[in-house]
Amino acid sequence: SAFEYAPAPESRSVVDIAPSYGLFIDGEFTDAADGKVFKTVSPSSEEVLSEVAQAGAADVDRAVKAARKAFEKWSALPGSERAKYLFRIARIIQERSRELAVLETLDNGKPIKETRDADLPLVAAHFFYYAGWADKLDHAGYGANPRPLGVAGQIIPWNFPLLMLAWKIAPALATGNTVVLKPAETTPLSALFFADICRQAGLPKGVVNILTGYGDAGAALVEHEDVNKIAFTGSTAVGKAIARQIAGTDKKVTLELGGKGANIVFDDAPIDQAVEGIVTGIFFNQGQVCCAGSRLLVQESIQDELLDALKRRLSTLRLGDPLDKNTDIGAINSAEQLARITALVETGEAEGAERWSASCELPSSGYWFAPTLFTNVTQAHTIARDEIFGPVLSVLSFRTPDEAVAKANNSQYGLSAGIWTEKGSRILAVANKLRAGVVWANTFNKFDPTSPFGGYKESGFGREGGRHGLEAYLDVR
Ligand code: TXE
Repeated sequence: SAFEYAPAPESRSVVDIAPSYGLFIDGEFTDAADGKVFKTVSPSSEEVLSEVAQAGAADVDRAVKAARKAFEKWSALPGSERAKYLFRIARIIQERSRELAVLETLDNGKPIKETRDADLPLVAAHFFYYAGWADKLDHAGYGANPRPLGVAGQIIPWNFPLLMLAWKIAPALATGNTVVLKPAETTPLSALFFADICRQAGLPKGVVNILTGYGDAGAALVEHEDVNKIAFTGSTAVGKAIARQIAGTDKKVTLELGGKGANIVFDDAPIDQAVEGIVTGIFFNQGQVCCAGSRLLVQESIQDELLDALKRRLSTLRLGDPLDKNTDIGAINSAEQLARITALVETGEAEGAERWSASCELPSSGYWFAPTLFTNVTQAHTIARDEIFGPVLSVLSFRTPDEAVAKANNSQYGLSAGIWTEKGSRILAVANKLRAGVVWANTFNKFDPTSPFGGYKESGFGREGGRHGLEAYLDVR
């Protein structure tokens, strides 16, 4: 099927990484106006992969102008014509998925098993899904003649570089907007390969522009007066700064920020299945997932049994070379992120929680953290409240469903939650009381382009994915 095609990649040689890359503006790769460059390294080896141009305010201005010019023609195309480009992009992504999966694994550090079986199929699926919407917008209940917003400034993080790009670019293009996207500074490469795919697909110049660079380039994009919409995924601190920057302007905004998801396991849950779901919930992508199930809430009567099974399972996870098809746990994305995780784990120990880590040998170069869980955690502990964004699980217990709901909701965040129980009525009752944008039942970290995704509280606002993801790029009349 269109969504499942992904041949097995394993070799670095399938991807040809150039020693340097420019910014992608108006259909051409070009140097930054001030000639600045920065290096991107592979987090699993610390090897320099390439040197890329570092965008500044002048480049942001150039890219926004190109996007504005392209907007006139792009937005005037019939939806069926825009759809053709999106379908073409989706197919090229499938054809090049082996190369892209290896590239993403090299630049990000995540296991090839994930880029091959999760990231890349989902990236293609998002382009297919939104391609299908492009010619149906007039008939989808958005009123007569729904209009695109204009130029969208999109800022994405490093944890799912290509997937976050797809979440943002596919709905923007389907609705007739043009795009200036800034990937994260530690993972610039897959967005630049995507720029090449846009060229391959014959996408008109200026419809997609890619600016590699740091937070200052992101801030310049947010500030630019000819940008009509900002879509941001990243830290809550930067999300708040963007909201402040935008206040008082006519820009539209969606923010997808941090989380501290509760994974709630009731005493009637199938233990083996729940253990797999807990592992996927917090160790997928080394826990560097905004909707990770980073708090395990387990019903007291099964706590010992569940923790024994969980520790046994964690001891079987393989940490190491992300390009090895058998690797479960890859590298942490950067030295900075590793330092953040380490500091929070030390805080957890200092505050009296009990640490258990899987015993595994960590490679001598690169950034690594062994799968870890904390017991004796109370809600007052920092590790029960702050997003760690690493392979670290905080375990709390509860006695009644009401207590589980109260503890799950006791968070500044409200992005995701999971419920494990055989009782369908309990799933509905608990899910309705959870203040979380995404609630999984008897599974975790499952994604689908048809489902809206986004958070309550400090996890941000607006929704991406599904038809809600379109509304974020439309003026509905
Ligand atoms: O995020 P930043 P960082 C959380 C996670 C992690 C922490 C810090 O807890 O430990 O954030 O990660 C760009 N104006 N998440 O420092 O800085 C930046 O260049 C505009 C959760 O990497 O928010 C990058 O492209 N843009 C999250 C993007 O913002 C700015 C995913 C994200 O970087 C900017 C990532 C500014 N002032 C981290 N400053 C999630 N929701 O999944 C930086 N950027």
